[in-house]
Amino acid sequence: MRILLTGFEPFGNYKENSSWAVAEKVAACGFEGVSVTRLPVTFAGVAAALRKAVDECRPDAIVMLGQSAGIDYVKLERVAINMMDSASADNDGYLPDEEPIYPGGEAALFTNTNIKELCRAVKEQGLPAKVSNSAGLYVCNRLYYEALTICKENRGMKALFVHMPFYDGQPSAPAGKSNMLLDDMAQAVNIIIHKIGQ
Ligand code: PCA
Repeated sequence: MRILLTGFEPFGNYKENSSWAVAEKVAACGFEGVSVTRLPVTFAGVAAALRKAVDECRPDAIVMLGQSAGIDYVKLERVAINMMDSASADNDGYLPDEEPIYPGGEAALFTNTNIKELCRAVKEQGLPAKVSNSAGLYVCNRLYYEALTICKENRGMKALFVHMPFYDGQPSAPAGKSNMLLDDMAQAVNIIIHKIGQ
């Protein structure tokens, strides 16, 4: 099983991105077949960056991580929506206003993984996890829509997006915001990448 694991560069007011911290931690485990790539937080660049990584890695599954402020569990995303809209600019300074990702494309794409089983497997290890029906309309959703489009082009390829809370002690996280231990988030991702092919 070859897995492409992605995390994001920092964005907005945050000097670190918990998704990249988790991806690095998982990379340090050295599992065979896992490639790790850091992606830009730009509407214009993220799709091409993902496609380049997919071409290089030829994965069986793409597992994407992103940071989400204010949650205290890992959030497995079921849906990507064909829309870009944001109240805060991306790292290019771009602010989309209700723009389709692909004009005329499907309104929504669903993960082709067994998301509920993956969520259950994480929770069985005592780690907090939930299935979510919206990844928002920012760059994470843009990336997820591309990944699920790539899956349609490549029979058998799977994709799942997982939002991560801030990590405990993350310097630029606003005081009082929910978080999780980095080790626990990495363990959750390890469970997902080991079960995603089943
Ligand atoms: N989170 C943002 C984009 C990059 C990231 O880590 C999002 O939820 O869309």
